[in-house]
Amino acid sequence: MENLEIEHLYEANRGKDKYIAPDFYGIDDLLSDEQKLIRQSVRDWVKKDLSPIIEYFAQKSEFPQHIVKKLGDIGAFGPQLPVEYGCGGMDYTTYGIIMQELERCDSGVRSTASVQGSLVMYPIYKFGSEEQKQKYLPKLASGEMLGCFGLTEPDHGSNPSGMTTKFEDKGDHVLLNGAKMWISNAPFADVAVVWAKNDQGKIKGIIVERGMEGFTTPETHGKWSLRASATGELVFNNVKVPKENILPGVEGLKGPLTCLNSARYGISWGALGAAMDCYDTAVRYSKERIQFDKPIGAFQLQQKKLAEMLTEITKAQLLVWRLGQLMDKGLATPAQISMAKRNNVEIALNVAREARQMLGGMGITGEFPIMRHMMNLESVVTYEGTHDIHLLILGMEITGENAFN
Ligand code: TGC
Ligand code: FAD
Repeated sequence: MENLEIEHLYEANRGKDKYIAPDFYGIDDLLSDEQKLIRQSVRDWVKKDLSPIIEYFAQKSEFPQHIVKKLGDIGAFGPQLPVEYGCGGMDYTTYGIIMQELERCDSGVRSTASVQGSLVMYPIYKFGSEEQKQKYLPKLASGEMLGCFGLTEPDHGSNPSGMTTKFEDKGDHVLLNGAKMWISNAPFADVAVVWAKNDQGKIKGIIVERGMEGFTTPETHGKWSLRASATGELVFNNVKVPKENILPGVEGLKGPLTCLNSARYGISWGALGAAMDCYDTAVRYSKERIQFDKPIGAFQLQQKKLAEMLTEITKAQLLVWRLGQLMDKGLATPAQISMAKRNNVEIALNVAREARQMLGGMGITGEFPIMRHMMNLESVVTYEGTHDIHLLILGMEITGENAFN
């Protein structure tokens, strides 16, 4: 889209976002002043720079590429990673708060940030060499570079251990062959952290750069969900990757799954943000919309919907607040993260569906954010481990029995 058109959107829509976050249990008292300050600054940025344009980009199914640098400027990329690599050096609760503020506006934008921070920067930080960290992290943190994470394949989604993408040792480089599918950010990414197997079937992470011969990133079209996020494939056709691009610090599926712990944690805060926005929209509408000579909020059926939404949102807020504490102490378990991701995406979908009904016909239009949130959340409930997979992770934790296969 042309710059002039974008400027016009900002002018036309500035000031229309009236979001007020629900906080029924005074959970704000549990946050530090610094956390609240950061939240306010991200919220202000979202209202000024994101809300005015997001609906337009989602309707057009176009990635708002110009916000990548801005997301870097506000510290949304890897806020939980150390300052020495150009990152925020903040705690996990603050990371969660930032994801919540972004997804409050759009899950696709949160996706861009969580892929970059948890799935590209985090593996480089955690498993990369010092040279890899110095080379990539500052540019990824500032938004000068965009990254993506390639785990899922056409025939291996919930069971990534079956992946067939392979690399062969050729002395000073490896030869990469295969394909990844459903990859957020792929069409615009400068680098991809790709998980592939060697001759012995061992999984390693490899940093693949745009421009390497034989590497392409075709875009996935026709999505009804996450339309403001770019999704694509990663195709490797005899790609020569220097050996120094292999992440030295990890081998096996625990590499990508460790990164997913961080990203799934962020989603549990983020999806709740979408729920809070739907609730806030529905409350405001219930006071303004008159039927049978009364605001619809005066009818018991509508009050029931609002009361139940707020109850679920409040429970979910307490869940992520406590999970943030556990993350900061290094005590959160994968099963605890699964519970929060699964619960909070589910309640967000239910809140979105109820809120949409409360807006009647207006609920299906782009005048309000609810239908966009609802459709986005259909991806969020599937990616980073489906709703079923997180239930099975919990089931295994409880019983000790593996019900996956
Ligand atoms: P399993 O045998 O259980 O485990 C293999 C190895 O991994 C270790 N492990 C973990 N390590 C760290 N964190 C975790 N959460 C871990 N879970 C398991 C495990 O200890 C073992 O280590 P070792 O040393 O013994 O080798 O593996 P499995 O093959 O049975 O699979 C388990 C299962 C099904 C839970 C897992 O594969 C899974 O989570 N599947 C879902 C796949 C998924 O989430 N894909 C996400 C793709 S990325 C994405 O969707 C990004 S969307 C981004 C956006 O736009 O926001
Ligand atoms: P499948 O694994 O085929 O599952 C189909 C159904 O079967 C699901 O309902 C599932 O719950 C169920 N099922 C599977 N196994 C079991 C079982 N053992 N027991 C019971 N039920 C089971 N991946 C990346 O690597 N990087 C990305 O950046 C990324 N971004 C994405 C963006 C979008 C918009 C989407 C939609 C997906 C993205 N993904 C990404 C892929 C995502 O992680 C996968 O879609 C997800 O893991 C599920 O895999 P699948 O789609 O192949 O479904």
